[in-house]
Amino acid sequence: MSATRADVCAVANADLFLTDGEILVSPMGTMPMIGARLARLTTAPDILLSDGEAFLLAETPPLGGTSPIEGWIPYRMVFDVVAAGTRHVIMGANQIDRFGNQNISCFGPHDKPTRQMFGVRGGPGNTVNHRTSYWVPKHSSRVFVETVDMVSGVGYDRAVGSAGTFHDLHRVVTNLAVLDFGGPKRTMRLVSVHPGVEVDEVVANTGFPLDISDVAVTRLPTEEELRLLDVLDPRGFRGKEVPS
Ligand code: F8G
Repeated sequence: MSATRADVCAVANADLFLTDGEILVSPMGTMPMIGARLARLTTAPDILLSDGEAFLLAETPPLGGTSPIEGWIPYRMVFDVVAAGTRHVIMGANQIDRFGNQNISCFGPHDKPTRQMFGVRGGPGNTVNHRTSYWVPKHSSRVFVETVDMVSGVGYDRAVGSAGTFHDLHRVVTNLAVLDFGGPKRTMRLVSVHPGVEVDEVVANTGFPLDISDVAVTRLPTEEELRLLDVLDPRGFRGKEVPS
């Protein structure tokens, strides 16, 4: 079977959890959820997955499927897990800058936003308490901006002093590439481009300079991963989010 771009993105999301071990993961969105479930069936079998409501899953069902329950984690308990730091969340980003400051809150001037989004939600608490990664389905300079309009998730330039103790922005996965914050002064660095993507395409779609000193190619899924992706996502939602 040959891999689509969506398959590569799902595996890149799965690889976010490689070193996590037995912690709760909170994949926000379709592709991160597919990646987390693939990881649990392959490279990260110890990660804990919830149903996104209040139950920990004993097994790893396909999207929309059910699983025996392993535990109960009501909304209020999520905050205990956030504070304990035993969690890795994959959030989205309407905007993200070179230091990883994320905006899912609003656009335009604070006193009169041109567009209201979700508000800061769990952005601040997540990013100052535990590992946080981002999934961006449409890599563009409208998302990768010089300066965000509002800080929801905290970036490396702001996470200083005690706010930096547990701050850990791990990776940004997009439909074009995998990035981290290994550039100068913890700025964003291009780690790998997906097969078929040129470095220039990523640079042209990023609104700030990227560290492109050492760029690899994102790995392809194995045959077993391709098989599991069709089991986990039988209706091909990944291909709707990232069309080939
Ligand atoms: C723009 C721009 C721009 C977009 N400039 N305009 C316009 C100007 C665009 C569109 C419109 C929409 C722990 C925890 C929590 C909890 C816990 C605690 C979290 C309790 C749960 C509840 C809580 C955070 C989880 C996410 C966000 C997931 C996504 C979305 C998206 C895109 C945000 C990326 N630059 N850009 N516009 N939440 N969502 O023209 O106008 O704006 O634009 O962890 O909550 O409180 O804490 O959303 O946006 O991670 O990822 O996908 O709607 O698709 O359509 O691009 O065109 O429609 O007119 P979207 P988009 P128009 S954790």
